[in-house]
Amino acid sequence: MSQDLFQAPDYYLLDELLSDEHKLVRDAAREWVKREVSPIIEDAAQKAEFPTQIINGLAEIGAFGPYIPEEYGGAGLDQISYGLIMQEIERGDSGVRSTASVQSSLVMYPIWKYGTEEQCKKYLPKLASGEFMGCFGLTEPDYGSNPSGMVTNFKDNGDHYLLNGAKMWISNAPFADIAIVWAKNEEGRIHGLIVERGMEGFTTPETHNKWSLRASATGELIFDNVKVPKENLLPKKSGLGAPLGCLDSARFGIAWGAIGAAMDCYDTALRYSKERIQFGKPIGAFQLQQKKLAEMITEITKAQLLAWRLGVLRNEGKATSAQISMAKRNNVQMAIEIAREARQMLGGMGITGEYSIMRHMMNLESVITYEGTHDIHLLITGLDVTGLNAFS
Ligand code: TGC
Ligand code: FAD
Repeated sequence: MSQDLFQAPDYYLLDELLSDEHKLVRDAAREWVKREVSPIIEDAAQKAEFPTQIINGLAEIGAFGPYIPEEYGGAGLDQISYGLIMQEIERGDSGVRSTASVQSSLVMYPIWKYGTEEQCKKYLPKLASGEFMGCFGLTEPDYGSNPSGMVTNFKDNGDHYLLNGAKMWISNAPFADIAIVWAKNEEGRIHGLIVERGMEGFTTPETHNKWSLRASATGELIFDNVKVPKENLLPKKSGLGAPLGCLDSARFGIAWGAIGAAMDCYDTALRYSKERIQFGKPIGAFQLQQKKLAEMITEITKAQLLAWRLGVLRNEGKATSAQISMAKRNNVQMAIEIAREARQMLGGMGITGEYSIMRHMMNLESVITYEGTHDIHLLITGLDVTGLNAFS
């Protein structure tokens, strides 16, 4: 990839809404992405490899458990800081943000919220430092949008549980040290279990041939009579609301992350439009190109305001799941449309790895699908405003 010249757009002076701490955290993440992610990410994506060398750096910028209390190794930050970190990381690559999202909101969050004090002490500090990496198993081959139908199950077998079933499309699975696995007990109630690599009967085959999120490792989780110690059950919450509560936190991070990908595409297209000469003038001087840029910055600004307000509501404990769905859906759609327009603005150069746009565009096809598809989030909004359930 060419040199990273990124300059963040802030059309409505949103920096004025941020505290000094927010700006410090955001700027540290921004600098780290420029220094450590931009130079290597294109190569990692081309090779379809997760760049493990960035794990320590992610931990150092507070990307693993930004809002987890410091006593457990987290950064103890607020929700807006968390969002800003996700924005900056996804400015580099959605796959890298995925790794951080999963670690923070889908692994550390359930241990912190639903686990025992012993589980918190045992796992959270190691997850915060990157010594342990985690993954989250909800989706199954036959149950994606409707996870309540899951068939993965566990039975009481004396001094341990016996776990059977399979999960697929699991980010971080191929290298994760632990997995938070959602499975039904003998009464059909969903619970979370901490499954550790090395437990007999537990395997994590990698999913190959992805055209999207190539710098993120995806895999399956297979459980063949895995003996899970009883102390590995997360005891404080059960039912589908438990995994969905984790998704609220991750979807909030994605609503911010998508802005990062969009900002990178816009900034690249803006710079290119001033440099690329056709018909004797920069292409940015043509009205059709200006329309694209004007619409991009308008949509980015609207998405920034939505994310910021949602962050305030989350800090106050007032954000609803449906509000989070709206922001995830809107901001990812905004980002994917900007990526597509920006790619066109670069002409043939837009399809090469010299620029980040095509990689963002392909990554966003996963982002618009995982953590609830675009259509599922629309139905969540529909249910919220009408009170009528279109799912069943
Ligand atoms: P429904 O009957 O509506 O709800 C079941 C129970 O859950 C409660 N609930 C929530 N709780 C917390 N947060 C939310 N967002 C919640 N939404 C619902 C609800 O109140 C109820 O509680 P209770 O006590 O009454 O039992 O469930 P449903 O079966 O009709 O399904 C609803 C639906 C479709 C909205 C939901 O299942 C859904 O969101 N589907 C999408 C699935 C999804 O998002 N999967 C994500 C997998 S993980 C992933 O993609 C990680 S990618 C990570 C990365 O790489 O970044
Ligand atoms: P389906 O549920 O089969 O949906 C197919 C289509 O039908 C979609 O367009 C959907 O919107 C539509 N549809 C479904 N139901 C309805 C309805 N009621 N009304 C209208 N339309 C409907 N999962 C995890 O648990 N952990 C992870 O770490 C994880 N990481 C992922 C990483 C990647 C790269 C990808 C691609 C996925 C990941 N997922 C993960 C899985 C992801 O959450 C699911 O792919 C997603 O929830 C959709 O499920 P599905 O693929 O089975 O699609």
